[in-house]
Amino acid sequence: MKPEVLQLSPILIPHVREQLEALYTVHPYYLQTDKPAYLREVGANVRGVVTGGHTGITREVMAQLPQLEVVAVNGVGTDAVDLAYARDRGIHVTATLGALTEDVADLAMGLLIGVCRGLCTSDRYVRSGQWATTATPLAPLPLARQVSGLRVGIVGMGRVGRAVATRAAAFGCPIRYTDLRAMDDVPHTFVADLLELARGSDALIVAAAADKAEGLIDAGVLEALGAEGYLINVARGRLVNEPDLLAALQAGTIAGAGLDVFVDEPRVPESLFARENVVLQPHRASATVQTRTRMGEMVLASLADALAGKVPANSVTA
Ligand code: 8YV
Repeated sequence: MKPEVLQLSPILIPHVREQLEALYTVHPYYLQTDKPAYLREVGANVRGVVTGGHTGITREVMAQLPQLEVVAVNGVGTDAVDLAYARDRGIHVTATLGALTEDVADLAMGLLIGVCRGLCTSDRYVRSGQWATTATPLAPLPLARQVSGLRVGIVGMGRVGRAVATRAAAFGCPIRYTDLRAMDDVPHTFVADLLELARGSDALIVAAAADKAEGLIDAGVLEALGAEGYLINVARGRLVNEPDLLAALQAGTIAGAGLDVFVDEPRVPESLFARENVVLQPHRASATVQTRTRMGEMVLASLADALAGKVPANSVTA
């Protein structure tokens, strides 16, 4: 009999999906309308879970899976999984460590360029036919902000933060960062105080893990970033105090924002929709064929190892 796996979020790569279904009896929890009833129906024999970084799995759901041995996160963030509870029960939690670093850093730079150079606004200007019909071409479009040379402040100098730094350095940007501590192997200036980092940055790029840092970017940090400053978030929505961000954009306390993540996805505050000084993405930073393929293959390897009694290579609970 094939081991049973509960799937909490979709896998978009066909060969990974096919492999998953060939090896396991897959229960598509994420497609169910009555999830509690479904869990009562199939939970007893589930040995593995596949979920996304943002979706994770609650302690309550794990508690209804008495045979659970592994939660394979198809993502790098494990902040939505109760790791202490998983450890207590001897459940492996795995993540796709290192698989999505480059894509997330690429998108951070994309958002920075997008918002500073008004790419989406200009795209809408061309598509709507306005460029061809406006008497004075380009007149309605304000001049943009130069990206090269921006003073970049990185919040969280992990894998993604470092990859962002490499890219920003290639744009001639002076780089400083904050984290829990200074890193010996990073050539950039460490700034312990986030407010000080914000004060000396033209762009603050959030790339931190979200386990313990809810609301880190609040009204005070945004004020320190200032009216010429841009906020980019490719980590987790709740690292930013969203009401404070909306208020800052409304008041012009900051110049703009590029956001891939939000507090209550997929619900995005509607007041952002009409703003030309924000660029919005539907949590897409790792969504390339190449990266999702690598991630899917790591998920398959984690399931196979754990269900064969081995410690998976990318376990964060071992
Ligand atoms: C993934 C994420 O795209 O890695 C993470 O933690 O949130 C995202 O980058 C997501 O997990 C896909 O399921």
